Amino acid sequence: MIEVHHLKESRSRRITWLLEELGQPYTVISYDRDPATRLAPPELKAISPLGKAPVIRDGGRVLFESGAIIDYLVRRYGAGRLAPAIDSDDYDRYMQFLQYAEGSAMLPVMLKLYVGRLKEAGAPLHPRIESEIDNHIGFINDELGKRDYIAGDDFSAADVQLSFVVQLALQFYGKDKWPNVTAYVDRLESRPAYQKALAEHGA
Ligand SMILES: N[C@@H](CCC(=O)N[C@@H](CS)C(=O)NCC(=O)O)C(=O)O
Repeated sequence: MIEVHHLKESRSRRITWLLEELGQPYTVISYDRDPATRLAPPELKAISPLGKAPVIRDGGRVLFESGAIIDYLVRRYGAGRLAPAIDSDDYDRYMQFLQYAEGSAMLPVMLKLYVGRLKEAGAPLHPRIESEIDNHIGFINDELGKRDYIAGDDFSAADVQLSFVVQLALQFYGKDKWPNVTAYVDRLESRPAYQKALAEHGA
């Protein structure tokens, strides 16, 4: 059975959610963050060379990096669900957003989180971070004005991957700044599979 190494209150919830969407049996090994540093505990290093989540073990395979894990699970267990056909134009758009979430959109949001902890010492970086967040989340908001889901009219695994960055952005800025993103997050969070994953294994 697939083993998911899940750090609580982290982006690894996307993997338990995806497995619920796929109806694929899995077990979860859950790790608590250090209450003071918010970092992962050292035990996670036993499976993750970087000490980060998510990681999955499936038979003899151990995989880290959420985009690669999502791609693997959809290819192996999707049976045509949650991704467009690989030879379609939609697939290229799907893969673009699967990569974009962690590869580009996450960076300014993570910088806001970390640089915010520097308080006034981080002030010189604030304008660039804010303009990049406006650039990325504004772009996602515009895209979601044209379609209900990021890769097209249908929900896909690219939405699972993009969810964490937009949820984090709404935590920082509230629900009014990007209305299409807010409606999108509401759509995603109302999915039974999302709710089941979080109820059973935590955020
Ligand atoms: N790009 C990686 C990011 C992995 C990552 O940084 N995970 C965070 C959870 S949000 C983590 O494990 N942090 C704990 C730590 O750095 O100690 C992915 O998407 O899998």
